[in-house]
Amino acid sequence: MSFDKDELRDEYPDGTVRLRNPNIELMDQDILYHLALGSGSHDLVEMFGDVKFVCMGGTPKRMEQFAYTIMAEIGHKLPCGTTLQDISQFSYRYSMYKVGPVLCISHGMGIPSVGILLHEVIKLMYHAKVRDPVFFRIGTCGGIGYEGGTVIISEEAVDGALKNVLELNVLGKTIQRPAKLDKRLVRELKALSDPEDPYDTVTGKTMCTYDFYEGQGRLDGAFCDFTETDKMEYLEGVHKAGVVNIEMESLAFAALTHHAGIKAAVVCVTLLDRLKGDQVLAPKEVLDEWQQRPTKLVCRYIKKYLQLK
Ligand code: R2B
Ligand code: URA
Repeated sequence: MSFDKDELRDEYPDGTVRLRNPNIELMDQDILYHLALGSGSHDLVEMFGDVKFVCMGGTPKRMEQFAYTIMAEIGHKLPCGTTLQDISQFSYRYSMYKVGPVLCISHGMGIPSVGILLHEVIKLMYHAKVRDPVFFRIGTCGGIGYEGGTVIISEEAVDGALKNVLELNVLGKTIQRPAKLDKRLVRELKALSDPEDPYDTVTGKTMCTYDFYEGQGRLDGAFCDFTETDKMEYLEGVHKAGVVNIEMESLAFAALTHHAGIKAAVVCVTLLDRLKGDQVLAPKEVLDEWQQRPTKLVCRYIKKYLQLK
């Protein structure tokens, strides 16, 4: 039997997360600066050793809400007289909530923000000796050929030129990391969509860009040097190539989790169909309800794996 080398996840046999950096073990302590945590200042095994799922999303508020939702769904009880605390509050960068085996973290907007966070969360998993964690990005996106409110599970991430790699500039040279996601996890999530859900749940390629406006072919940014015809030609072209949505983090999320041997999935809700327009026009209450949809799917997965269903 032949294996595609990239299909094999790279873990220690006991399932703990592999750090592909020999320097970390040689350091006296590792300060996870943007999380306001450190291996010297905190007992990371005690604090995070039981984590099984890491759920990330753009905003602190959404991740706080997600933390309360998952708490109710899995029936997790906080110690008497306590409330959920933002563990990374004093980083003033990201927010982090822990609900039993579920870690809920905000990642901000774009590849640089999610990339910095992933370096530190992957190291956190390593220091905490977490085994086989599953990472999710729960987010929003623009649909291509899908109306607002559609849930999209990414099969893989591609850049604006349809390349399935994250390109990074390291020491002045461009390196590439494959932006692969776990195919089985995609199938498992898709199987958890309910025919009774009043919206569609689909799978396909996700395009990840470095910008919301020009980078996503919008005509309504502060600058625009292309025409409506150019835009439609581009969007219809990428659609033909299998792209179903556009967002701004999946490339780094897929590439860095894959490089660390971590099983990961990206589940986003569309806020509009980019073949029909550029502006996000839906009212706030509608947008709020749509944003619960990826959360529901991920909750179903977590409950299934914790055997609560
Ligand atoms: C989706 O929404 C944000 C831009 O509005 C960005 O973080 C993304 O990926
Ligand atoms: N997020 C994006 O990155 N693009 C959209 O069109 C909507 C949300």
